[in-house]
Amino acid sequence: MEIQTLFFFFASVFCERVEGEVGTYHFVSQPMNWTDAQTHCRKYYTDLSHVNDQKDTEKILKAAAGQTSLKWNIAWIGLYRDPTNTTRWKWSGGGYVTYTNWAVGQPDNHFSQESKGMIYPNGQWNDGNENILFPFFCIKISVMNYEKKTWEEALEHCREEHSDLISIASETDRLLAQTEMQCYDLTEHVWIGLRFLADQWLWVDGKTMVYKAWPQGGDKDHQCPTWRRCGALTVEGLWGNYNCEEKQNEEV
Ligand SMILES: [Ca+2]
Repeated sequence: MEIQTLFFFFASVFCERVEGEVGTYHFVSQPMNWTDAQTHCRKYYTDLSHVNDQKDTEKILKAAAGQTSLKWNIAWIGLYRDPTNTTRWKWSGGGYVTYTNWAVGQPDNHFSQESKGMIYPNGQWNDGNENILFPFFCIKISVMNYEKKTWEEALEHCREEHSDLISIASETDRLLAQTEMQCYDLTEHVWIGLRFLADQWLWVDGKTMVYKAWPQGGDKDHQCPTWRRCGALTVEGLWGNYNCEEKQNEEV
């Protein structure tokens, strides 16, 4: 009975695993073709890794260094050529590639058979034949279930576990977080690291805000919020601003 009561009063928070053995990025040393690697990542993590910027590249390489002593030369990431427009690239988790880090002369689509993307230990990318077996990188977006918490309590709880509330820096981040919410059948919004301070919205982990996902139309309270100064991801997969003192998600 008590367990059931506890369950109904749990709420959810997205924590980003920044350091430690449970990293956002996971290096899988077992070589697989691109499609099998994707299946593996979706089963055990969230998806094949994407890379938003140079900082993400550094995080990926750091994860590999911390998780394997194997010397690796190439690893798959979630890059794939858009089948409907072969000049464009997409991420396995959803969304188009906006930041690129191709090695010199790449992507060259050698023998017209290179439709997937890999990363070298120097962080640069190459397109390759999807049937070749390589180790690979998965990404895990963590939804943490806690007793219902205010935004500050959620942040504190994440930081106690050496992580942070997540920042959503791209369309791919947003879609992956939404996927993870759907996996947990969440029916209410989830706190993220979005906070209105000094007249602007900021990410608490210090990430520069470029990508934005406020809903179109509706109330525009987020433009100049008086009370609702903390951000959450809504079930529609967009940002919403809420009262920081509100204890979110009574039922999950
Ligand atoms: Ca190539």
